[in-house]
Amino acid sequence: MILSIYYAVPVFSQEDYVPSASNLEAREWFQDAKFGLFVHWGVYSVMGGGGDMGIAEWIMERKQIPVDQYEKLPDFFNPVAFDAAEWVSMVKEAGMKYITITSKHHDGFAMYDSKISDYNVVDQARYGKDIIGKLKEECDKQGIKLFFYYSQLDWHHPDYYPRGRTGNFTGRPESGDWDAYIDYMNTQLTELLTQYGDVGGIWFDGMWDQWDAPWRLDETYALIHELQPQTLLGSNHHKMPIPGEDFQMFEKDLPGQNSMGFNQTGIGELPLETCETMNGSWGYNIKDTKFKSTEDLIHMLVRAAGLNSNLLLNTGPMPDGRIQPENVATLKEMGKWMKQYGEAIYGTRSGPTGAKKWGVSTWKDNKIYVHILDAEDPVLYVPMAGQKVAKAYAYGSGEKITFKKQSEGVLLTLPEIPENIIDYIIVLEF
Ligand code: H79
Repeated sequence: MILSIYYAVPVFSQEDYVPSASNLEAREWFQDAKFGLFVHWGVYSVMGGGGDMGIAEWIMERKQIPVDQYEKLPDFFNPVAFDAAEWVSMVKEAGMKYITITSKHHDGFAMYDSKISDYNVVDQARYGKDIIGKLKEECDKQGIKLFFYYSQLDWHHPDYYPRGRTGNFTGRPESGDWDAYIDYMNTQLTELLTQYGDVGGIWFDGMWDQWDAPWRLDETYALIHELQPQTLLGSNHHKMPIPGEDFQMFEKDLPGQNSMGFNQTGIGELPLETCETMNGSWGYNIKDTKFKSTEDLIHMLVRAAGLNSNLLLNTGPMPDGRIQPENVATLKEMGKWMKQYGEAIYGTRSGPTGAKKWGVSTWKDNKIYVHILDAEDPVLYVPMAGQKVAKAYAYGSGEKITFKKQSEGVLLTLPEIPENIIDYIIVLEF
């Protein structure tokens, strides 16, 4: 049975969107938090990429699996080892402050207790329990915010028609009622924003499937702001933020970079977030053992912070519900580092140096943290915009750093930096 709990809210053009006080507060919180866990988990995890690198949550599309065959997967999905408490404890220990989880990916399968469609984990998966509900409960207990990834693109729903650049091998009829699909999506969003208490944010993806389709964004965005004014709305459409959005995101690139070829390089006024995988896959891929090193990932986090951006670091849980052990180990190491050096990351904003080959700087209160990731020259210039440096010392050891005043800043004389240091931090107090 199809229940419609979606009813239209008055639509204001999002050009006139004024974020609530609670939303502005949440943006500050978000920028202070710096580090989150991205989770790509769905019935596709059972396939483990099907033996191909580069395929995981995209297997339905890439292997051209028709809807009626893909619909067998939920019955194989039985993550008996899923332990929400364990996940959230791991996240806390890693020094992460929030989790963003796939509530529905492009395959259209809802990982929560959806009422409008039984194509969801409670009704159709062998597991039969509300993954998102369990995770939210545990997040609330442990003080971690939960964001919902939601795919606007849908390879399963027949009314996602006309289709865009993907989802054309699923055996769906060459007809459908687009507006009915948007209503369906708005109903699912209503469910997500009414069934689970306070939601950290909605993380949209898939609009790039057809940028110019009549998405009725004004309506969807107004609905979200109406239901939960504090929730942070962002969309991975690879364009500059659209009115109504609360943060800007970058996929597998730091803000301003476009190594992927699909990221816009413009940086707007909103809080920023970069997302990246721990190996090369979002969802679980059994062959992908190309795990990035702890050092590389810490460098990414530091460089993101230096660019005023969060890092949303991804893991693809295994079909039994456990986090890949390699990821668990790396996250533990990152957490150890954050315990010691988090002061120079959490609550900071980008410092005065900009992003350089040697590293970046962050800033908080009367301190500038100069993060030297790849030392180059024995001296390093930091522009100070009129602020006078009172003290310069190495973070941790407190060892004095020699500096010389210049007209607009200071010139630091760097000590010998040991090889094995991940991030040599110099603190400038002004
Ligand atoms: O959920 C993860 C991926 O499954 C999803 N986003 C992350 C967070 C993702 N979908 N696609 N991609 C990532 C990259 C592919 C982009 C492309 Fe395109 C889609 C290349 C061609 C079609 C967008 C549209 C960029 C160029 C045209």
